[in-house]
Amino acid sequence: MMTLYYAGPSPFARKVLVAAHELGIQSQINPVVASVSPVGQNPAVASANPLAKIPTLVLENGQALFDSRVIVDYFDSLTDRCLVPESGPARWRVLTEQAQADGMADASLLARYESALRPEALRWSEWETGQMDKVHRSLDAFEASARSAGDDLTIADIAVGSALGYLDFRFAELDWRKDHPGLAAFYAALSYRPSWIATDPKS
Ligand SMILES: N[C@@H](CCC(=O)N[C@@H](CS)C(=O)NCC(=O)O)C(=O)O
Repeated sequence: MMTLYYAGPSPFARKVLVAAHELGIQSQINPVVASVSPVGQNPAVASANPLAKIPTLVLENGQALFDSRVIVDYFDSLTDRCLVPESGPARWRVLTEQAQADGMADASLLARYESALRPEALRWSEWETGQMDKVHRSLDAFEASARSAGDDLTIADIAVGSALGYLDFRFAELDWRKDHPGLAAFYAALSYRPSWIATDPKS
């Protein structure tokens, strides 16, 4: 059994958990909730991963795998179904979109740390605005491209969905659906998938 350190609200952890469900290997994973923070690190996670971040996967032989993209690649290697196209332009598009979606999640997470964690006297509002600008530009860019929430979904679709789910969870006031009807329709369709329901941080 593999051990996955994760937390329900983490968009990166959700991405790997959804990937595991979609690949049908979730029963091989023992998910262990780990609370992490850039200040005050989690000892169990830090002993497996010097970065002390989640998700971190520990294999049966004790080897630790991180970050989320490496974990997804590992899961992908365990089955015949591929969440990343094996070659050609589609491969590079999907990997770049995954990186963009992860970057959108990273930027919103950093903005959240700034407002929820950093002492008020040390805050820098331009920096927070700069992070949220990355989120807004990414939303606009993703709105312009078609996404699948069907059985052919890729890791890019899962990563975009995970980043949007995080915005719902932590930035509801942003109301990203208002100016992004295409993404809203994509997310609504994704929300019916068993992998999505099983990993909902609100349940
Ligand atoms: N690039 C990493 C990002 C992981 C990440 O930032 N995780 C957050 C939780 S959502 C974390 O562990 N934060 C604790 C910290 O920054 O020390 C990945 O894709 O796995």
